[in-house]
Amino acid sequence: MKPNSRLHARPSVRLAAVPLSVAALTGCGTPEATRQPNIVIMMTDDHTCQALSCYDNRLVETPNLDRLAREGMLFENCYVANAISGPSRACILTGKYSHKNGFTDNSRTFDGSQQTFPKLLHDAGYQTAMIGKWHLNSEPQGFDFWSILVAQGEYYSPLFIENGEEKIEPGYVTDVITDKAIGWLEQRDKDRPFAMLYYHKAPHRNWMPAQRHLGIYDDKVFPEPETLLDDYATRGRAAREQEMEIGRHMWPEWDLKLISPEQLRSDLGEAEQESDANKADVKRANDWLSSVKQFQDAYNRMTDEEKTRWDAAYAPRLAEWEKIRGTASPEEIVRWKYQQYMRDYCAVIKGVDENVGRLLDYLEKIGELDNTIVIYTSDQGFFLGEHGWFDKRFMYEECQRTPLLVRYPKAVAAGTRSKALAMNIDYAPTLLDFAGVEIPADIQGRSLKGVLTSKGEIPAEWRTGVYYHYYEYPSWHSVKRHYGIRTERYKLIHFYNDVDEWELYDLQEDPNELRNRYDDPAYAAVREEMHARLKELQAEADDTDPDELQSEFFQGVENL
Ligand code: SGN
Ligand code: CA
Repeated sequence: MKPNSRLHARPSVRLAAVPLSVAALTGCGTPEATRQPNIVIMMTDDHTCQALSCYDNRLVETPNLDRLAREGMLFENCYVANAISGPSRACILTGKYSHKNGFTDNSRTFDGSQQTFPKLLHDAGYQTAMIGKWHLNSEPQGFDFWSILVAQGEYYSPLFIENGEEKIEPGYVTDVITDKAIGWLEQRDKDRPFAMLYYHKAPHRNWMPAQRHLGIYDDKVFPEPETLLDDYATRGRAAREQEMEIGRHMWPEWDLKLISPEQLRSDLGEAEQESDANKADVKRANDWLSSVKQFQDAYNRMTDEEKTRWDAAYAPRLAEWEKIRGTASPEEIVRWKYQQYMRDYCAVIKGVDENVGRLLDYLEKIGELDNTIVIYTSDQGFFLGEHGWFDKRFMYEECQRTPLLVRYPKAVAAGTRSKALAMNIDYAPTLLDFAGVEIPADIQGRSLKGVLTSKGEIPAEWRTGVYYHYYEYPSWHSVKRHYGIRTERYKLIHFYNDVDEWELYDLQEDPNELRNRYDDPAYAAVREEMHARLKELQAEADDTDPDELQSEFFQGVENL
């Protein structure tokens, strides 16, 4: 793979703008000790802490990711500002909350002209690359080389746009992204530091494993989460009205691969007719059609040989389904589907783990591993059956929390863990800090350098609460708009827009967030304190309280 040489040219003009202190640290012949660190951010899509064995070893073994934890720092409490792909990516690039960077939900278009950390690093002499899932609906800016998936991207034979040119790459997406990453590193300018965003599609829905991982978990029985059969009785409308239940909302064909090779090869006209016949329940009919269509498209990206292996791998599952579908109880069906979901999700994680290992080995081979800050994270966490759910979006632990591992032996002690409340808006200032680049005053995140170098002690004056705001409603999975605060022990959430519901959780007593204490008199003082702290965080983030917006709006309507 040869990157576009035009965009890859050494930015001599930009180097003139490098601050003196930084310029002195860069360039040919720079002594090893004073050179700026390289940066690799490894990000996956929807990879949750429950599926990294250094966080939780009940589901899947991830030896290469565990290596990062063993040789660096694991953050136990890293939270996203808005648990959804595009918004999270925009928060990471800018170091700012969604309401500041403008990308509040996946339907937005990122204003690429704004300040981002890759641009600042580029201005400071770094060679920069963005490879993999971008999902910001505008072209990447600030990168010498970019090769991005289109929207969500595909697992097999994925389509990329590479420095503006479309190309379909044969193979499996996680392997292809790694090949591209290594290809770019191969031809880099060895005299300058690099910053590479290595962003996977995996393990995003519909969890299609690589050929070599088909069926690898067929004999495993995954432990069920305690809340798999949650009935939401102790919570409000937000939890009850979502559409992300394994039992009711997972699509049999797309998500669970419950479709025969014959059906897959049939023409869509038939499917559409069948869907028309079901129009009594329009939503169900449309879902069914999308499920079949999407899976057909994904399946047809495989070669004939790959399809044959795929069919053989899923045949036993399909046969089992035919046996149980008419007779099993709804609870048994949820439990069965959960097992299939975990088999696919964890097999996709295996592909990620192997490729992370491959990239680490490559960095080691070229002698750059210890000169490189390696970050591993995800755009947010994910539900793996907790509360009976898949997907994310909610300000509940499984998806507000995201994995964060940092390896940089020159500053970060091996095998350390931190309980400090970190956020995805912190990555940008942290990297600028390590690179010796001034952190612009409008960046809202904080540098984690002090945390990383503290061997696990929380530095004085560190934040004691994280702010959250989710906007994408009405949309996929029907998770209502909400915002809130999480502190070390408590969480206060307000669902707004078409509801007005508050939830308060005591995470120490109730880690599964099942007992809403908002109206419990025993928690009256906590509730008051949390409200006050939420107001403070909102002011600090310079976010407008949607309640105020709403009441202003309603006042206006009344005055008409
Ligand atoms: C797709 C998925 C949704 C998912 C969103 C957002 N549907 O629309 O299940 O919530 O992406 O995910 S699918 O039928 O295309 O699989 S995100 O990670 O990109 O925010
Ligand atoms: Ca995601």
